[in-house]
Parts: sequence; C-alpha cells; structure tokens
Amino acid sequence: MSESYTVQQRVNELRDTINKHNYQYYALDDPSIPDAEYDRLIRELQQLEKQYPELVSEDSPTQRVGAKPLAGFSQVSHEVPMLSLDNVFNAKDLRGFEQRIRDRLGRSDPITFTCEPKLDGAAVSLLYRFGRLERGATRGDGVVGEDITHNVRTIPSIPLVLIGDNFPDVLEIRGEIYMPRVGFEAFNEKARVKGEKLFVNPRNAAAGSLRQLDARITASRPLEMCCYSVGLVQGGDLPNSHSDILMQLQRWGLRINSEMRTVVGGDECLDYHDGLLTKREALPYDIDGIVYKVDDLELQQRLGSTAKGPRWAIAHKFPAEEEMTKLLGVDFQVGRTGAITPVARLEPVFVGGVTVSNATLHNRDEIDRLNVMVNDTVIIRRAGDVIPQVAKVVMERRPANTEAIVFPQQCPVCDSELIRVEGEVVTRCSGTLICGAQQKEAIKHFSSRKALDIDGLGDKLVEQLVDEKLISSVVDLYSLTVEQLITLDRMGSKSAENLVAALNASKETTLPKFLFGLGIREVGVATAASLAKYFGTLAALQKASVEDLLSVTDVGPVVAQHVHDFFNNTSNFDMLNILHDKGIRWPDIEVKHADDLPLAGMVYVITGTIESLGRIEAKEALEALGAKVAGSVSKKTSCVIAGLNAGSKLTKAQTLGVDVIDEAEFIKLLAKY
Ligand code: D41
Repeated sequence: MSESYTVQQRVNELRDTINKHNYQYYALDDPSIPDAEYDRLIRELQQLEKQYPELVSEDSPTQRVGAKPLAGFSQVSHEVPMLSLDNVFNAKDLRGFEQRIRDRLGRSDPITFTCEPKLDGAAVSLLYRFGRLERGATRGDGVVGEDITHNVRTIPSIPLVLIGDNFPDVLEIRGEIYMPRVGFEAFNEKARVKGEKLFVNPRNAAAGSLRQLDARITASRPLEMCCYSVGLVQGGDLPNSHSDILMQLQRWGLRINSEMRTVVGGDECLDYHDGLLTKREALPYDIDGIVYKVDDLELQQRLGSTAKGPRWAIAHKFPAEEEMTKLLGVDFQVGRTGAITPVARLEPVFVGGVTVSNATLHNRDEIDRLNVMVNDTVIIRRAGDVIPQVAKVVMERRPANTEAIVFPQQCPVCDSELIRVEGEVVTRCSGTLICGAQQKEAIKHFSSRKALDIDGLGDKLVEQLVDEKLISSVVDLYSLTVEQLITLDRMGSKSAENLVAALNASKETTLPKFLFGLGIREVGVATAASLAKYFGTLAALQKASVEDLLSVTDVGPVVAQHVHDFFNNTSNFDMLNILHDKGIRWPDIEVKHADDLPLAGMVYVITGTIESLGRIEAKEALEALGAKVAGSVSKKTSCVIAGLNAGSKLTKAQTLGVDVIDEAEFIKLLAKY
C-alpha cells in the first residue's frame, strides 16, 4: 500500500465522518459527538489537505470559504419561477381559503394540509447536480435572482454534497436563510460595543449577509438554512406529497423545520396556528406567520397558481414584531451595579403580541447612534422574550418640535456623580452604598429565587423597606422585627411573622446561591457555581489572587478582576462578617483540584478505535484522572493510546519517540485508579 493511498483513504474517511456529523447536527438536530471532537476531525482534515494539496477537492468540508472576493454578482434565471404567497390575517379568511380549494376541487371532505412556520429571512434557491451543490441564488423578483453560490457555501447547515443516494440528477431546493435570534443579538451587541453599524432585525441581517461579495464576511455571520420546497427536478423522482418530500430532503442531509406538521382541515390549521403563536417567543428564530400548503401534489397541480401565488398555499400572518410609535420622553434608570440605562417612554403600541410603553435605549452611545430625539416617530421591535428595543428613527416623520435627550451628569436617585470609565459604554453612578436605587436592586437580587430565595420579600416590599429607611443593605434584613414590619402599609401581623420566619429560613443556604446573591459584577448563576466548586469555602475565595481566579472554568480576566475587587473592598469584608454573625450558613464543598489527581500534568492523545469504551468515554475517563486529552501528537504528548486502525498519529508518535500504549494497556491503566 503506498503512503498517498492511505492518506487519500483517511481523507475520504474524515470527509465522510464530518459530513455524517453535519447531517446529525444540522438536518436531524441531534449532535452525535461533542463540538471539540468535531473540531479535531476538521483540523486533522485541514492538516492533511495542507500537507497534500493535491487531495483538496472543492466539496471537501474544509473548502467552504473561497479566498477571493467577487467583483460583482451575476444574474440567475429561475427555470421554475419562485412564486410568492398570498396572505390571510384571521380565521375567517383562512376558512375562505379552504372553501375556495374545496369548491375548485369539487370536494366536500376535509383537505390535508402541512403547516410550517413562516421564517423571516431571505428566500433562496440551491441547485444540486448529481448531489453536489452547484449554485445558490437569491429569489430576486421570483424570475431572476442573483448568484450567491460563494456565500451559501459558507453556511454550515447547507450540505456541499448530499448524503445517501437516489437523489434526482438535478434537484433545486428552495428555502429560507435566516439569522437565529441569539446570533442576531450577539452580532448587534458586538457592533454596538465597537460603534459599528447595527442591523434593524434578523431579516435584514440575513439579507445583508448574503449580499456580500467577500464570502469571508458571510462566513462570519451566524446564518442557517431551512428548506421548504423544491423547484427544478430532473432525472429522478420525489414522493407525491409535500410532507414526504420534506422528509426525503431531510434524509439527504438538508434541514427542514422541526415544527412542520400535517393536519386535516381548516380547524386543525387554526389549532396549529394558536399553538405556534403561543410558542412564538420561545422559538430561536423570528417568524412572521405560518404557511399552510395542500399536502397532496396531485391536488396542488389541479389547483394551479395565480399571479399572487399558488392557489394551494397561503401565509397566515402573525401580529407584527415591529411597529411605529412616538417617543414621549426618556427616563434614566439606575441598576444594581449603578449602570445608568436610558429608557424610552412611548405612546403605547401593540407589537409582538403585547402593548409596549417602554423600550430600552441601552446607553449614551446608543442614543447618539440612533440620533433619536424626544417627539420622534420610532420603530419599536419586540421579538422573542427580548426586551423591546428602539430599532430606528423614522426621519421622514421628524416633527418640528423635537427636543434633544440630555444625559444627566448626576445620579437621578442619589445625586452622586456619574462616571464613565475610558473604553466602556456604560455610565455608572458613583454612589454605590449610599445610592437608594443600587441598595434596592442589590437587596432584590440577594433575596431573589436563585439567590437566598427569601419567601414573601418581593420587589415592591424591598422598595418600601428602603424608602421607609428600615433597611439600606442586605445585612439590615436580618435585624428586621415583626414590630417594625407591621408599621408598613398593607402589612398585617401574620405577613410580618411569615417574613421574619422566611428571613430566618433563608440563613440555611448553599455557597453557590450565596455567592450569586452578592451580586458581584458579571457573576451569574453559572460562574457562582464554578467559583464555589473550585474554592469550596468563602475563606478560600476571599484569599484568592486574580491569578488563582483565572484557573476557574469560565472565569476570564474581567470576571477575575471584579471578583477580586469585590472581596478586597473593606465594606464588603465587613458585610460578609456581619452576615456570618447573623447566622448565614452553608455546607462546605469538598474540592478536588486537578493537581492532586493521579494523571495531573499528563497529555494523552487517542487515535484509532477504542473498542471497549468509545472515544468520548475514553477521553472523559482520562480527564477524570486529571490528564489533558489533545487532538494531535507533539513533543508535549506524554502518551498515545493507539486503538484499532490507528493512523498517522501513531506514526508521528513513533517518529517523536512518544510512549504508545494499546487498548489493553489503557484499560489496565484505568483499572489501577
Ligand atoms: O418560511 C418561509 N418563509 C416560507 C416561504 C415557507 N415555509 N414556505 C414557502 N412556500 C412557498 C411556496 C408555497 C410558494 C412554495 C415560502 C414561500 N413560498 C415564499 N417565500 C418567499 C416568497 C414565497
């Protein structure tokens, strides 16, 4: 066997494996291996392709991003036009749609429909020839679109080659490319911090990302594809219902919407509608409605199309997630850590299914970026469970009586000076402990469910207690008496007793909850849990240096500094002592440091198949013993575990003189501990 033959085999094997994992991940939404393992496969393939450039092929999973930007877009004619969709906005018109279909078909029995979410992105066409992605195009006007092949190739959920077999020689897929909400928010957040241009909504973000001449830009955007129909089909057959076609597309590795259902009759369409409308906020992407389609292809053909779109399909639109309204004024709120947030007061507007009268303006830069003024007409966006945002000012409607928004110099609550640290976007109140707003927010946070979980101490009550000067920090909570509490408005003796009992009960807590409750900047539930697990006791954490803190999982320099600052502040030190004296307790946590584990400091590499364990378990077993598991062999490797059919890594280990053990020895090693 020649060397290049085995390398070619390994390359093919890697490509197959990667494509199968892509299928599991994107088409089935059921990842079969951890991301880190996937990355290792990709890296191994990249490495081999770099070493043997003659083995690079255009549809290799490593070849998604081309090197050179295009000079311009070329036009693409859609051989089968991409039709548009007619709309309905209510149940009555939907029943009208169903009735028209029945009349045309001369049928009295109910029709079977597929229902699928109407994604709010950009409609595209993908042309596969002999299973290889040949061309991607925008819908354009439905007849002529633009060639965006270089960009669609960068989208991970679009397979470069179909998997399985029996696909038609020519298969044109239609679907929507969209940006999931989390990706959109993250993209805008980054752009906001850098002072760059923001996208108004995920639809614009998707369309804008596809309209790039440089595919590297598209590749950096979190885009996904979801398929909803086929266009041109030649040299092969597809099933004879829409739902079966989609299921078949999924088996070939294409992504379809997991919310798709087949229902019988208009009533069930409406049930689906109500169900999805309730779920709308929880979906990870924006939808603007539902598309109902007659499932049977023969019936579709008999129904045909009009200029507005097919007679066999209709979009049922949801309430819009963007609406216009007037900006009445701006308030400045003070958060737990003193951050000042400008909040837009709006003429109430129904958007995304609720009436909105406030929207965040984030910070001072955001006001400048939007160039927004009081009395402006603004576009409010409320999608998912994200707080409503001011997306844009409608400049054409700017009235004569606008007023500039003046960012205050002093805290609106305690009058302390506001400060903005160089390079940070947030403006903060410097009053920390004396600021009533920060006191209230800190106490609310401390008593919240994920922290000390003080039953009956709601936000309103905290505000009342601070306003009445009964408390000004969390330590005061534990001095409250029934006699003091009953002096409050709407507080009976029973409620007062219950609250004192709840305060006492809250003293038995856990270290993670307590740490979270302290409200240290950037320390959420997960970080609090990591800190507790790593240090085990509060005393150990109080003594930790920034460097110690950096060893904790998920703690980066910023968080480490915040934690360190918090524990080295004398007022905080006093507060912690008092809380301890008041009887707040938690069980200590036993800490196991990686340094004490038997394989600490060792770097293992696993290659080939480990039959008795599987790679993931093998890796986990090693890590549990304190070892690191790396993806490639280097001089730093302590030992290579060579399973069945071990390949290039074994050769490399032998060349470098690294220790090699086989599966049997590996099992013996594990058994030893
Ligand atoms: O999710 C969508 N945006 C979506 C759009 C969908 N799920 N199905 C669609 N089906 C069609 C037909 C019935 C014409 C095949 C569509 C669209 N059309 C469509 N998207 C943009 C214009 C038309």
